[in-house]
Amino acid sequence: MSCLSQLWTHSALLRFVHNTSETCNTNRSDYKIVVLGAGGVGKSSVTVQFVQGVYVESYDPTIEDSYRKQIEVDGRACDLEILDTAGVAQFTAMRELYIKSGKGFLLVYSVTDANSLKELLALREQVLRIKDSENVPMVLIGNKCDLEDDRVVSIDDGIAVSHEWGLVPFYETSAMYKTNVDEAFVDVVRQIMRKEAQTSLEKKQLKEMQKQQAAETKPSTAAEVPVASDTAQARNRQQEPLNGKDTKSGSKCCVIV
Ligand SMILES: Nc1nc2c(ncn2[C@@H]2O[C@H](COP(=O)(O)OP(=O)(O)O)[C@@H](O)[C@H]2O)c(=O)[nH]1
Ligand SMILES: [Mg+2]
Repeated sequence: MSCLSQLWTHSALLRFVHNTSETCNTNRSDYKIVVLGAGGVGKSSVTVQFVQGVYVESYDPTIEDSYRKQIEVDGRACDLEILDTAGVAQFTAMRELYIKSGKGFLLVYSVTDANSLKELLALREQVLRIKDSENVPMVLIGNKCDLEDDRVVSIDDGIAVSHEWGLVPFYETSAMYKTNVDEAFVDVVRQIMRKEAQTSLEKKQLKEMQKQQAAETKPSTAAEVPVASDTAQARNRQQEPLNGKDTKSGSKCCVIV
């Protein structure tokens, strides 16, 4: 990698890692999306097609760049920040940093390269480990689906991996023809939205529970103290929503061409 492209890569990464929603328009939500996958699968082509609406025939494989795009999803304005990774070194400190910063992930393989699908298994494991969660907004992408004659990975192979991963949404895309490109990005944005809504609901419930517990433990007059069975019932009632909650983010779908 040349010094210039190394410098470019680092500034893109730093921009991605350090930009926070506080630096953006507060009416908008900030979505950091990371595009991961082996070299040559079409990460840059898919990203540039989504952001700029053009197909780039050849793109410097060593350049890691970040892009901003504003879109509206379900009536909500979203500021997307997309990091197109170069996949040079698999386990670098930088990789760890941007996976930590990313809220959603596009895991891309090429339908013309079976190894590129295998490589995604380790990448996904790494994402789950770094995020310390099984519930990470993510889509699986089989790119270059226009190259039917060179295909070595079938749609069924992609679906099988999606099932193995707990029904992670799966799209076969063509960056060349813009097939399913927007759909894949919008899907990951929706997953981020659902996850954030779930998190803020849980925070609200926890706050209310703490408020109620504080009110309960406050010294009170004898007349206000509930009988023992009432207290236990009240405590059970408060704990119910959290105990019974589903921590997974909404329904998942599997979409293919
Ligand atoms: N036919 C076809 N070629 C593609 C597609 N996407 C990318 N390519 C080509 O595959 C090569 C690698 O693409 P690139 O985006 O640089 O891959 P990256 O290393 O993953 O970023 C380039 O020559 C692209 O033109 C696609 O959907 N269809
Ligand atoms: Mg690239």
